[in-house]
Amino acid sequence: MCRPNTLYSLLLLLLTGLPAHAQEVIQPGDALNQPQPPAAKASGYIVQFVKGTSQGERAMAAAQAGAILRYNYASTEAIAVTVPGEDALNSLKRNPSVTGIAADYIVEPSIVRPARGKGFGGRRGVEEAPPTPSGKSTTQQVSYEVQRVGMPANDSNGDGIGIAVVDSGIDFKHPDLAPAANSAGTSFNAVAPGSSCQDDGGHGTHVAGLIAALDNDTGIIGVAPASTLYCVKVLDGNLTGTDSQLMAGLDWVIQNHARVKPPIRVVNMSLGRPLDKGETLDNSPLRPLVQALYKAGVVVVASAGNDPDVEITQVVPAGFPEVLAVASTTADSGIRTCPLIGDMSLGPVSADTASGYTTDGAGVAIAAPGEERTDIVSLGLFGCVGLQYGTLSTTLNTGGVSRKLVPSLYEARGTSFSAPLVTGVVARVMQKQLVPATLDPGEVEGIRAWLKANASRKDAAPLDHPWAGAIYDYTFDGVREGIAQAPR
Ligand SMILES: [Ca+2]
Ligand SMILES: [Ca+2]
Repeated sequence: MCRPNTLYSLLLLLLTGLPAHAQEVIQPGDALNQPQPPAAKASGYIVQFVKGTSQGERAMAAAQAGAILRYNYASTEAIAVTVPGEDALNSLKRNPSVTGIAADYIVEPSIVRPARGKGFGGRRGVEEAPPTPSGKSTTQQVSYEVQRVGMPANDSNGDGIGIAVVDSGIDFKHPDLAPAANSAGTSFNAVAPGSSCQDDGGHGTHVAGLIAALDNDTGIIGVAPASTLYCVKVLDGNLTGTDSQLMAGLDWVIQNHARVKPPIRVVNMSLGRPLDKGETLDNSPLRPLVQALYKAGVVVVASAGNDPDVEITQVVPAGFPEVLAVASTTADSGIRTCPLIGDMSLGPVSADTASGYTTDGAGVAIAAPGEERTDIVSLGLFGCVGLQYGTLSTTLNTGGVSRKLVPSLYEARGTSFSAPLVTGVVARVMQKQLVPATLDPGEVEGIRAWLKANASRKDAAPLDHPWAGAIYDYTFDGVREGIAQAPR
């Protein structure tokens, strides 16, 4: 996670009066912090049992130990509990059916949070429109991000493909989104089971629009506008979740993916957390659920994360080999009018440049834009600065689109927004049956191979960031996996 210094926070504060398109300002000397171990929910634990332990036996074990049962999963031999004290925890540890007890770690969306809890200001509603591609007559805005991975076409739009958006919910009132109904059976709130899946954090709505904003005369258009989104809420209104909530969301998908119409064949997770000390990809309680989806041929797309100091093998869920992990690039080229102190490159930031924040590493499946562009311009008393623009998508409670999650909240930049573009691409590969539908791991691996083989600028992109080493730490993994491309 990148945490700004004081000068940087001050700049953000002063920026409130700037036009809406003048977004995040980066100056030389903004050091990136070292990775930190994940936080955990107080008194929250995930208890794993030997294979074959029934839900009833697990509930009994919790009750006998004096632990409060929070989740009792159907797809994996585990429960999530709150323990009132050490005695309950020790009692569970002594239970011969218990194979492991893990802390209930906090998971967060993969959005770059410049100043935690502080907003940017800025004007409400619709922002300036990117140019409409020639020959296309529409009153919709067409984002650079969707253009870069490939505009949808009549027979390449995700039609018939169900996609679970495992996130903060979806804005069901948004006129540019048409997810499956916000009711039991076609949506699930893991944060408060039985409650509405309506988004109140904005992140899930922004992700949903990148995947499937409708092809109509308003807002934007998503990569797969005819696909069907299923809302699975695992992050609360503050965009915070836990492993146990994420597991509950994935559990719902496993139990329901084949039952709903159209079936859920892709899962988008624009979230994650670093592994804790002593925790491995193998012993993470999230793993059996991801493996169950993999076995069923459901493609799980995850954001690589926004910490360039770590490898994706140090984060979950992106590090799981069953997952398609997505790194971030710029969608479009910026302009440059002045020299930036500390940056010797003197050139603009080109399209397809590796985002300074992106996590990389062996195992990244593909890259896609997680930000629009960076302009390097002279800005009055701030001198020469980099202005970083987020992705354009549907915005909570506005009916419109912006580069922010909600009005007056932070810019939508991060691998959070790379993943949904790839999710839309996967839906179109499935729709066009470019990989045999086997409903087993072979299909997932076929799609992974298809994405790699059809990537744009493979072995060239992501390009090196011109600020690499000067402003950003940079951990190039040696693989230029290219930018995801949807079939036409
Ligand atoms: Ca639209
Ligand atoms: Ca790479």
